[in-house]
Amino acid sequence: MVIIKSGKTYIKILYWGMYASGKTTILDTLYMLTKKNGKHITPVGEITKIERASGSTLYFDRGLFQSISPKKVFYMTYTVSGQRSFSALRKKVFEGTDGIIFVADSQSHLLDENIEYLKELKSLSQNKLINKIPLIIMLNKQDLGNTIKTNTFIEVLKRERLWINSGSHFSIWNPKIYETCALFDREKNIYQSFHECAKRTLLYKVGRGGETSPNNLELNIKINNI
Ligand SMILES: Nc1nc2c(ncn2[C@@H]2O[C@H](COP(=O)(O)OP(=O)(O)O)[C@@H](O)[C@H]2O)c(=O)[nH]1
Ligand SMILES: [Mg+2]
Repeated sequence: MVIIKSGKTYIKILYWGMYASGKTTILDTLYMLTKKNGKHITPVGEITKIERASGSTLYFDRGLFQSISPKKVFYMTYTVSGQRSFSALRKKVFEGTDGIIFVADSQSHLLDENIEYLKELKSLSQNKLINKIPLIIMLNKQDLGNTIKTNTFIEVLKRERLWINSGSHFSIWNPKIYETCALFDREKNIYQSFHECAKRTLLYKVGRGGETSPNNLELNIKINNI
């Protein structure tokens, strides 16, 4: 739920996906990328991690990012724990989310498992995905061999009814799909995918009652600078 308080806007963005798809690594890389100059956002403080001794996420990770100019938008960014048995925890972390970034482990043999997590997300969000909550897809680990690509995932989204036909005005809100690598030294599309989600959450907010309209695209340029 976008919160506007004392002239500041607080937005919650959530990285969602199966165990070990790279969500924590993405948040770490995003943190390092935005610590450098030249981005629209900068991290505030450190990333909070609630993890097991093995380093896998136990509950969630959380990072706070602030828009640079003007300095009034704050993105509270979470990752969920992808462990199968933790779906109740995922549900809790999902509450109040304004934008979702679904992180798939793109290795071909994991496609079905990724889809299970997409289904779980869809069922939790009760038809709000795309209509009320923008959805961005990351096909992560593209540096590995034998990975699924954008076209394969578009077919998945169509089957799951998370895709609007190109004939409709609303198809501009179709999930944007990024082929990514989260490893810092081979990083690909980590900032871009976050930025697109952040931008869409603001565009959705300015739309009528959270409903999106193609007219909102006019605000794109303004919001790109946030
Ligand atoms: N090759 C490769 N490995 C990755 C990538 N992203 C994450 N990993 C590795 O995958 C493992 C799980 O990553 P992690 O971020 O903990 O996954 P999470 O469970 O989704 O938070 C770690 O060993 C990461 O280094 C990537 O883009 N490429
Ligand atoms: Mg994690």
